[in-house]
Amino acid sequence: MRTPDLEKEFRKLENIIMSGESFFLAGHLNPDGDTLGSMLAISSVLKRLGKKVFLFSSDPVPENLSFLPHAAGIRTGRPPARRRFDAAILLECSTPARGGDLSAVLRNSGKVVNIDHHKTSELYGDVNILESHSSSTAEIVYRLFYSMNVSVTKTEAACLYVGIVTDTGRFHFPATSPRTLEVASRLLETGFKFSRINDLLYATKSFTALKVLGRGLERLELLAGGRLAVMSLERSDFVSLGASPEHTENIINYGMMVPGVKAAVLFREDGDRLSVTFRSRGHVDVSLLAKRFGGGGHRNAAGCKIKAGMREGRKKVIEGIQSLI
Ligand SMILES: [Mn+2]
Repeated sequence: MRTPDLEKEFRKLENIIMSGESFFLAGHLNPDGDTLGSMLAISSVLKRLGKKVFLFSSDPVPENLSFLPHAAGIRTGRPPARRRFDAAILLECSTPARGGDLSAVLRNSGKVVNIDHHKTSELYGDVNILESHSSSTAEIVYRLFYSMNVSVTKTEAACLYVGIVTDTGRFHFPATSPRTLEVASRLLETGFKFSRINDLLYATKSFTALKVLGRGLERLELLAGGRLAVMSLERSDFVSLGASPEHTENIINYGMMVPGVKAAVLFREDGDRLSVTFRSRGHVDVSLLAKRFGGGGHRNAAGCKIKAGMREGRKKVIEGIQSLI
């Protein structure tokens, strides 16, 4: 993929921000800390510049991220079909469809801006701020603010920190670079409640989420001679535990803990589809497999939804992943 010149794209976005008045901001389906943190930080800066902002997410904000400052201001459900915006800024949507059905909004927006760090991202925006070497979108957004000479407030710093710390798995994944830590350090300097946020993110889990984790671990299987860890959660599991998909967040990482495991996959029945989450280590590129099934992501963390039942879907995906490991 041809990567657009970042500084040039920053300048283009800065012009759009300075000349526009109304902005639409949205992230991807099943929003995560990076999407939401980046979105809320940009929204706060835009508001400080006197702009009107419409914050949108097709899917609701997960319970564990509802503490994010101003998360309650994000509208969910159906996008506004008839409103006009000077610009629509999409965060972490490798294609507009990753954000849900945003076609009407994009048609009614003067400019479309795509900000992402997924290497599968397509160049659909008038401005494409793509940096696949960045740990997170929040890290790119910090650099955007820096290049615009905007200093971040405590609240904005907290939002960007959540984006970085969640996308790097607490500064653990290989995409964590010296620059990531430098940005995190700059954010900390603002004096936001760092320890409180880490507590909310990593030492707080609902009773239901703990029970789902237990069920997932009970179902954990090792395949491909111990190189592949598989977890499957069926509709009946969600019903019996009173759980929803958001309660499965991060449970796949437990599969990766087993020594010798090169990749892990979590299957979850979701209506008439099968939701598939991948994790891998090193050179095992699960994003290619996710893309083949209509999804996307990063080399070591990706996902897709396929139109298949558990048995059939599992078979196809496991066959695909076995050729990679
Ligand atoms: Mn991200």
